[in-house]
Amino acid sequence: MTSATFETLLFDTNDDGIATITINRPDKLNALNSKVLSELSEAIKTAESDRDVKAVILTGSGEKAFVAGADIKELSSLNREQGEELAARGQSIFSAIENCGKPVIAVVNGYALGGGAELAMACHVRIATSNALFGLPEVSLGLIPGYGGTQRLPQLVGKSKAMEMILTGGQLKADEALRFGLVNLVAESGEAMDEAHKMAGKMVKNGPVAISKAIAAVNASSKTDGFAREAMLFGELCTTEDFKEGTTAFLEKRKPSFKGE
Ligand code: CO8
Repeated sequence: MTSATFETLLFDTNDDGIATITINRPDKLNALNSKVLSELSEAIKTAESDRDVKAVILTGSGEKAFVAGADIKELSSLNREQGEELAARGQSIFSAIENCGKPVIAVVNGYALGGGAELAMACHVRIATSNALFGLPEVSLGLIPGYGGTQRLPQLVGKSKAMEMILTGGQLKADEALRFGLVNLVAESGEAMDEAHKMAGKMVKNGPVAISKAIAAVNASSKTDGFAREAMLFGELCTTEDFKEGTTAFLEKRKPSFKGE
């Protein structure tokens, strides 16, 4: 059984072939820095290539957050090329999750903001704890979602609700997320992992080849070419004063004052 070692992730596989990947930066609410992204990419490859792994559960460490977004400290110094490049890199890692031939279930145990919501949306199924909060607050930082959120959110909740969420940067509670189809199930904190194992258990009883083809077929229903445009626009925003102000204000723990420049 695989039990790979990472700096920012925990990776364990149980006897039923269900691997659990836990993003483990609880002091930063599991924010996605470059190290987490690389290790996540590695962990998914490991799970996909290990014949003993039949399904993956992805969650965040601690009680408070699944993932509170991309690491704003790293974002704050990006120029246009770096912004576009990082968005494209994150998109490709999240696409690898979406296209993984084994079911990937997100257990969203608290904040799923920005890149965290985008990561949850790249998974095949989402189980939320009752305290989970979903949101794409990027516009409050002078940015837009850059890890596929502008593409996947409308597919999951419809264009109208997606526009509202992305343009207000507001948050959805777990029960609202369930109502809008953003999550499959809501469970109490102590029960969400059990629910995920139960669901994964039903999936892994089925033919592995059929499971992988089913994932590919369902994914084919929502192919869009909007991802490149999202990454390009994200890069453009990295050149703006509003982006500098938004990210600096977060790091200085104050409200931003946007000038529209
Ligand atoms: N990045 C970096 N650090 C973070 C992040 C983050 N996204 N979120 C939280 N932290 C840190 C805080 O700075 C704090 O660190 P420290 O103790 O050193 O000051 C620690 O985690 C705990 O956070 P708080 O003290 O803020 O905890 P609160 O309970 O008061 O607040 C919140 C919780 C409301 C979740 C708050 O932390 C928050 O608003 N976080 C930011 C949420 C956000 O804006 N997320 C979106 C980020 S942008 C993004 O995800 C873009 C994705 C696309 C990228 C595309 C290409 C690059």
